[in-house]
Amino acid sequence: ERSTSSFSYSSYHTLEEIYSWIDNFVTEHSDIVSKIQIGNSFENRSILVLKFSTGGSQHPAIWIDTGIHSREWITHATGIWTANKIVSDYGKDRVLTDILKAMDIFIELVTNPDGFAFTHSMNRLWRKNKSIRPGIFCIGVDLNRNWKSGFGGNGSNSHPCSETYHGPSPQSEPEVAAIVNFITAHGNFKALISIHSYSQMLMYPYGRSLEPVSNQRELYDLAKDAVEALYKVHGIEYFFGSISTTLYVASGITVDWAYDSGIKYAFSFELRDTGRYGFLLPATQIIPTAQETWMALRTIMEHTLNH
Ligand code: ING
Ligand code: ZN
Repeated sequence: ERSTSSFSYSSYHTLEEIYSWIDNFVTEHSDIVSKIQIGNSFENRSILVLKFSTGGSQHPAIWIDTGIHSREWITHATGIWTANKIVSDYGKDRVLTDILKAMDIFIELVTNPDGFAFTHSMNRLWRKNKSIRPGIFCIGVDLNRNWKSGFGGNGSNSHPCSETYHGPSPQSEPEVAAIVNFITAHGNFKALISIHSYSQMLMYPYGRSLEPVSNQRELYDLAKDAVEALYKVHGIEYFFGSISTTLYVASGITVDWAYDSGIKYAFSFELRDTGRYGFLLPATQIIPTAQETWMALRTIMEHTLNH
């Protein structure tokens, strides 16, 4: 395809289609969007980030990632719709315009490109990345257990065949190391939002223990506001709270690393649904899911701007 006007936001797409959409999107909106390659995957695919910026240098920044678990297709689709929403609403929506005048937004749409390609070619329910190591006969590391914070702790698995295998060492996986290096080098991220599916939850650290974070009350109140804004769109209910108390204990996860690195607005979504379709959410639900998620994201970003 030569332009984004023929792209269907209400369908699921392959990696090639998404990467081609990214190129068209960046070309069409070069005034506010650019593409940054932050690394390469284990199988050497490009790891790409969209940067939304109205200028300035080292603006405080917001990070959003989708698709760290490759089978969670609604998350990539929601990320693409969201990217398009940002360029459509900039200059029209007062809140978003204020956010983008002061802060940059970074979106990594396909955080696990090798796994995502594999969900199209071989195994629709593949979760991990595709790394292989000598003497280890199972494939892949759970990229949401490979982060430094609490690495190897409860709710992660040392067996390479486990779906929650944490890998040989923190940030052993290039897909995780690329983000750590990028965010650390940037040095001014204020919020990080990592998007998963499914279960309809909005959660904040910690995952690794039941210990409350220092701004737990603020994150609780913000999650409540975000979930209320989400509910108003299509009447979908979300649970919210810390990861360990709302879902289960999980160690070595993205948002714990973000929080421990000083990013005090760290959230993880579990998008639709609650299990009827699970990871195989019908494409007819992409746009409603993205619309409601947007109102929650906007609430979190607005709070980040004002604090
Ligand atoms: N579930 C998440 C998992 O990685 C989760 C739950 C989300 C844990 C966010 C920690 C942080 O186990 C899915 N669906 O991936
Ligand atoms: Zn997930």
